[in-house]
Amino acid sequence: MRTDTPQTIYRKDYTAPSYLVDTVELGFDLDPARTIVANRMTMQRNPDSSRRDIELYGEDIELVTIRLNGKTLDEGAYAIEGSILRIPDAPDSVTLEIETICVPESNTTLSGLYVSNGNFYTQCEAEGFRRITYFPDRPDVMAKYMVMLRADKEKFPVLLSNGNLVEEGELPDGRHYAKWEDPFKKPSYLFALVAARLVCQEEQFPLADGRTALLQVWVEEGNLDKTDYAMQSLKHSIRWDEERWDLELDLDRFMIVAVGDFNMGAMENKGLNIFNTKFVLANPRVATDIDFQGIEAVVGHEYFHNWTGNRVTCRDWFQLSLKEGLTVFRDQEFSADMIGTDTGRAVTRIDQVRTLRQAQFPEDAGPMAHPVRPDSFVEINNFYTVTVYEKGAEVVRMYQTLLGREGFRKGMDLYFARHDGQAVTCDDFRMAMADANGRDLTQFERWYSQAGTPIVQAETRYDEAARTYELRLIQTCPATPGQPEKLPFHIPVAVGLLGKDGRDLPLVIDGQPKGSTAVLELTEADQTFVFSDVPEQPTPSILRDFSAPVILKHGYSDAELVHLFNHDSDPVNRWEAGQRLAMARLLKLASDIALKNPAADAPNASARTAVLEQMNLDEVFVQAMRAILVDESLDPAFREQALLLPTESMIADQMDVVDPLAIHMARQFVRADIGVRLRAELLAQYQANETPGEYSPDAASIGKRALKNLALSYLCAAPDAESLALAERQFDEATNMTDRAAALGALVHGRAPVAPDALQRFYDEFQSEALVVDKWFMMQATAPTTDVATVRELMKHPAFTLRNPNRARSLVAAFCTGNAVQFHAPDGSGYAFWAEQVIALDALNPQVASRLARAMDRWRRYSPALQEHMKKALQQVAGQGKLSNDVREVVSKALAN
Ligand code: B3K
Ligand code: ZN
Repeated sequence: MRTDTPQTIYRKDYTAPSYLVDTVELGFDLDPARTIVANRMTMQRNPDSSRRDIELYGEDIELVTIRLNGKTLDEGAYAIEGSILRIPDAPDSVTLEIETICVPESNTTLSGLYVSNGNFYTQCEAEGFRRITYFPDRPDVMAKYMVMLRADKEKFPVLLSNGNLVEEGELPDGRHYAKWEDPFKKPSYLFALVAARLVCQEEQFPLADGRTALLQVWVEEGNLDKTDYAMQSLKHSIRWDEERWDLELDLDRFMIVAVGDFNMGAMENKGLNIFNTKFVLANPRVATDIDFQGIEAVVGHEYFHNWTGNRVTCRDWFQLSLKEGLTVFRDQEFSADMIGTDTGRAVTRIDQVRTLRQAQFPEDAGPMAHPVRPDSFVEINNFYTVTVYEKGAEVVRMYQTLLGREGFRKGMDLYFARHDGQAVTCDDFRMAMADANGRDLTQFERWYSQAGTPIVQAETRYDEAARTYELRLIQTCPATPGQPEKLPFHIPVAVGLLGKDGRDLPLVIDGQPKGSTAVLELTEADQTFVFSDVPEQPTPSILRDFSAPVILKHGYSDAELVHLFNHDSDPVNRWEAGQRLAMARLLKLASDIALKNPAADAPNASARTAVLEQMNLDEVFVQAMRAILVDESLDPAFREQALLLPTESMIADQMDVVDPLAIHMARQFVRADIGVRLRAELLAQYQANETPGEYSPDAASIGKRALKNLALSYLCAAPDAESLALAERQFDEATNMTDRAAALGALVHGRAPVAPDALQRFYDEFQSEALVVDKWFMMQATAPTTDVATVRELMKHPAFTLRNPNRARSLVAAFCTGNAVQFHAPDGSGYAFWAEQVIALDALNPQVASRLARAMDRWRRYSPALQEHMKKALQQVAGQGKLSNDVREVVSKALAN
């Protein structure tokens, strides 16, 4: 916690490290109250640097001794300023020995070395290693590590670190030791240790080159019945990386450790991945289909980092997307390949598009907007964002779209050939792609340097006589903080043309046949593409497979959208047509409701309800939904996606002044009207998509459950007694958590009389399963009936604590970000609650606090009266004397003009 003015760090100020580290020997005497860390490192002056001083970072640690080439340095020989320890005029070759003390048990930040449920864990990315020892803690300093762990044997029987176990044994006083050696050079952010009472599931797994590797999944006792899926996902990941990219596991041993207190999803420490329990523990009783999918994706993600992140890492933190965007792309491809079918792939793609629209587009349009490769930051932990991750993955995907799968693979191979063992930049990646394919990707660099979501406006013209079809694409990009003007992007726009019969017309451009989908390269602000030999007026399917992270605008008629919804051969655009149909209706309804009561934040619910009573969804839309719902030739998973309405926040994004209550009422109305009008079809699908027998998280079963439970939620949106009885029966009889939680959600959100009782029974049954208790809190936090007072009551529940990030997120953050109607209560009580919680959390854990702080990002989009309350809350946080850099950066950017 700092009180001084936070410093902004700029990408342009990068300088090479003055010293490079060859080897690091770390000795830990682990004690929760007082851990002694001995660090012996050999260093050389960096020939690429002109500086002669050694620069080390340290935070929240007590320096005991420091020796340089065997001689203790007295206080005049070095200087500590803030978190930098500087040794001026050091010799070219140096051995530094540093002893420090830290207090893991009082480290609530969960960065550095900390204690969770009595066990020791570390988290070093981005800058946690400096909370363990003084070190040139920056990713371009890569060294070989040798680690000695010493701890009480009874309390901490398991001692783990990166690489290979080289020695272990007993020590006096009931202590024991383990010595680990990592054969690979690595940056300090990949260091990890675990000292704990744990058990593991393990097996020997054959690798492609004939070696075998020992795989382990470590968990607390009592959770061994929940490790199978993580282990299976790990094996699939290893195999997939071998088969798709020829990338092998380079260690003899690979470990995953699950911990209940963790700031994010998981961490890719070399050979010793540390995971949030949420992304390891699963069995059908406690985990939903989405949890299973999350485990597969995150286990894959962390494993894939071994090459994209660890073997080739980032030169500096501005390059974070080099590893994160690329690794998200890899985990997305992995998840898609695991399903294997074309629609399965498309469904994963639709999910990705939803995430972008739900979270990344708003970020790109708000006060925290930043390029995929940011130019500056105050606190790097604030830049582990959907922009760096998900938009970064879209940027990587665009290379593949532009270069083709083979061309992209050539680029990857060249990237590894050039940079294995190095710390590099996003430009290095782009150059590998360009050079491997003989392509000029200069303009493509703007995807890394310019923030904001580009808008592509499409205009079309069919010339019947000439049989030509013109597609004019105009691109613009809104201003973002610090970037008033944007230059045109290099945008791959995949296009198909549908004939009247719904089939793809063959495409011809400049006399060249292009198949049924052409990837147009939009590089200018305004560019026209001409298709020839077009026999009839087509319906354009633009941005197929969501070929670029842009907003496509085109004046589609309802008839054209229905045509695309019924026939587009590209499932993503087929889904998209349905979203457009739904969005138009939701927006119209929301604005009608909002208009009935211009003082949107003093809602007159009955006037608004009166509007709804006169409303009726048009038959065109209902019929379009019906057609998809009953189309047995379509995968249930796809039908579920196609019937899912845009979320409240996506609707909000489209409104000039956001009216949360009007949006909620509009969306509820559409759901209820669908529930009534398609009742028979929904009931039939509910029955047709049951998954009796043993639970399996395969894609087909997951798709069925998703469609069945969507049908249930529409039916219960009405909500009539019969539908609620159906939900109640499902709740009572379900044999897996997916169906159990879906039924409970339908009861709670449908305000069923039995809901309170069902919630209580659910809690009683699962109170010893922390991850299920999180679900229990979250379900209540996001129910539109839950107001601030109820959340405050829930916070008094014995199972609630702000100290556990999962728990804090499941109640406090879920309410602030997932319950718009109540959070934006007209009296500002939601915002006051937010300010209070951000301040309380900041004292414990700045990273979690800062995430919560972002809930207020888009405050300027609400009515003046709400803005007034929001500004007050933001100012209250900003006015705190003691505030972390993390939270200060977020709130000051929100308040800046
Ligand atoms: N690399 C880590 C994220 C670290 C976040 C530090 N605040 C997990 C991942 O992306 O795989
Ligand atoms: Zn990652």
